[in-house]
Amino acid sequence: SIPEGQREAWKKHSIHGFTTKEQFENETVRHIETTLARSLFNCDELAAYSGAALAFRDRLVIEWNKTQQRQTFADQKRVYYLSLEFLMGRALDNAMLNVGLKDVARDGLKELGFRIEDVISQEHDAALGNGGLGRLAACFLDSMATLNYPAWGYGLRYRYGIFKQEIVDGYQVEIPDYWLDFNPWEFPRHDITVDIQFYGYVRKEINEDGKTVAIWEGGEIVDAVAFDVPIPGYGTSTTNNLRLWSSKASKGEFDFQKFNSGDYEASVGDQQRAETISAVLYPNDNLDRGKELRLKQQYFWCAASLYDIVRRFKKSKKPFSQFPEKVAIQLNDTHPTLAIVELQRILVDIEGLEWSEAWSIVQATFSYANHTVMPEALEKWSVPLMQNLLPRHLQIIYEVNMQFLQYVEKTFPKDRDMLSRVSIIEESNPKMVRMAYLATIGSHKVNGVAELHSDLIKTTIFKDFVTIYGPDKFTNVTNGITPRRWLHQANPKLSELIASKLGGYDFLTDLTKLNKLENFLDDEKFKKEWQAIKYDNKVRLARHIKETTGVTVNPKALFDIQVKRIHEYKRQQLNILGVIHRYLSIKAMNPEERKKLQPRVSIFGGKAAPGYWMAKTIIHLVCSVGEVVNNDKDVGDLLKVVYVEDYNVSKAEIIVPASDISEHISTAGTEASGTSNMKFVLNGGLIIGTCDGANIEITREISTDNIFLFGNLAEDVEDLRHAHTYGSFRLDADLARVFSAIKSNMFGDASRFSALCNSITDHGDYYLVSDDFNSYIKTHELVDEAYKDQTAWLEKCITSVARMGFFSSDRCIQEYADMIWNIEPLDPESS
Ligand code: 9GP
Repeated sequence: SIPEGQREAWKKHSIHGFTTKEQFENETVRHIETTLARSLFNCDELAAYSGAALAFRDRLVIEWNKTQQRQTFADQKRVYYLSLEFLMGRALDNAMLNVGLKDVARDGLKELGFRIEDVISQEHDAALGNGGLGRLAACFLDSMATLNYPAWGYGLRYRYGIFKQEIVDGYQVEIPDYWLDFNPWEFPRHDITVDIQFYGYVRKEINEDGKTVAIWEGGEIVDAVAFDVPIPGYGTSTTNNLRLWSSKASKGEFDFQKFNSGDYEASVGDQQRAETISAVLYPNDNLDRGKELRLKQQYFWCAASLYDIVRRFKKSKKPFSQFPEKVAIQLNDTHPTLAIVELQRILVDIEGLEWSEAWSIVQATFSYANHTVMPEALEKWSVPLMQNLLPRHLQIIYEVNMQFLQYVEKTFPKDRDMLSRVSIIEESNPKMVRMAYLATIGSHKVNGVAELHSDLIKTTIFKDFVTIYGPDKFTNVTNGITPRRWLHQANPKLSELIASKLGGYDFLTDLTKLNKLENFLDDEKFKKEWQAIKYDNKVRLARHIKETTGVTVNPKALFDIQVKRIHEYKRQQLNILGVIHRYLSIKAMNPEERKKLQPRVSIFGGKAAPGYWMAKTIIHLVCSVGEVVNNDKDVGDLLKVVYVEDYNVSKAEIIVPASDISEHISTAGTEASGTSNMKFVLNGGLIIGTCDGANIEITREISTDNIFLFGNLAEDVEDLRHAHTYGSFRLDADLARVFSAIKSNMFGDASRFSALCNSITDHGDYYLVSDDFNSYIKTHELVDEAYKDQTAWLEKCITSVARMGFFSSDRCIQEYADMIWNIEPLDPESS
């Protein structure tokens, strides 16, 4: 630190960040002319974006530094949020709104010759995530900063985020997403580099105290380099840190030896191999593929993060027994479970603690959020793979398992099968490490992400663990979304209208305040304005659809939207089969009947994992149906079907505010929570959905009058599947008509869709498409009917928004902080 005598000079020059339009322009132009070496004569929108982003970045950095200092001095407990995915989207708009200077920027940019919307849209999405899980992590970062919690995020700095999707001739094509050409939001910390070891062997040694210790030797070392991203809270100066690790070849002599001896290629090869670790995000949502590189990514990130956390704790000179009083580590799904093993290794092998003391510290530190019960998404790692890559960690896992099983055997001597059911090691060939069990055993709390899901985990995958530990270890924290991005940023006009009625923007930090909107249900002017905003949002989306797909859609039609990852369990196939049914019905109607029909636009969007053939077939069916329907003059505006390419966070900001109805129609019991359901309702759209995930709590809050529910219940799903398997499958009559149309080549060569159709007709219909088809169709008829009465529809929308207060991610973070992490906020005014 700077000596006392020089601090005055330092303070005189320290930077405070702009607050006025004049200062903003000054900073922006300075960055464009110096940092970017551009001028008045060659400043395009991208350069304007870069200049403005750098100006805002400077502001964030100042508060970020202060926040970090404050947190260090306060020495309170911090939470570390470990997530392999952070789906952040764009940062500039968010930064402008969170620091309250968007109007200043708008005016400043205008004076410099730019429209703020054009500047904002230059930014490349930070797309380091697949879907709901990664976006949840991003919402949580926003809430943790807004609520002033001392919190850090830890993740991987992928060079390639989720691929970009192009639709070519009705098929998905994947394009790599290289997003780091210009990223003003990250700070490389070349001084913070951690050596990460892989492979090698373990040997035992007796140390000076006569204790047997494990030494992990050999193998290879890869460097983890920290890149920091400031996370500004809304309406507070708290600016937290997201630390992303990037892999790099270690500067060991080894490389230089190869290099000097002329083996240039091998030396470069080592470097490339090291850099591969953080190169790509695995593009699978709710699917585990068990690839070695993925395990390497997981360990690399966990080990670097743990090293950093322990180093920070050790600076306080406190004994390790106090570690859980200063550190809470939240595992976002099982992906960071190796962090549990790594902390045990650090405490026992490096810090010399006794096994049981170390293990108590570990359990008190970690908590685990489960995000799925679907078997294909539950992570398992092969024992031989782990033995090779992380030999010491496998030993630790075996030891943890042995002690756990001894306890289980002693406590439940009569249930001998229990041991194999709960063992961390699955006795298959090859043996597998069950990561969800390891995460459960190594944590003090386990939570699901919506009520139904939290109940289901207790009766299915963790049933035995509830018996072993008692029910208190398991809890529920229903997911939430940040109203800053998903209302204020995505739908500024609606946010402004709400603020005008509620007397300010307090609802953005206390979303329950929205309930006052119910007082305005008779206010005709307010309702007209609300309706006009929805219409404008639909016009904006219609323009986007026209520009990107060439299809003209009528904004007066009912917009029916399903945007999310493509997955059989999310049932986009049910949606498109329903659309075909609608098309066939229109074709069979006489002109009088057609006149009475509510025109519709069915909008789809979402990525399929590149290797998920069935999901890609669903996309192809949607596009093929669109091709036929949109060109059928007979149908005209009564039905249009569009596929919005490359669905991502910034597209969601255009799509979500434009919906009349959106679809959340997973087979009951499969969608852990869903979060887009919350976004759509908060933006004044109604939803059609199954009794699944957070739909159930949304219904409870907004009432059954304001949601269109259909389909079988989770408790009946098993029986129905069982019945299908044993011969009582009955194909719904309307659905049979739809399949006949497909088979008649109405949407092109039917053989391309046969696997999809057969999965329903011949292979057990695992996702209950046929069982739910009739109630789905009938419920859509109710939607059409309800939409005809625009006054009643509008009141449903406003009432629903008014009752969405519960679904703020602030409420969610508050619950984690109080029930699980046991942390306190840090007042930003304290020094
Ligand atoms: O599928 C769930 C989704 O329902 C939930 O909203 C999200 C956030 O909790 O997590 C998803 N799970 C995964 O992506 C993988 O476990």
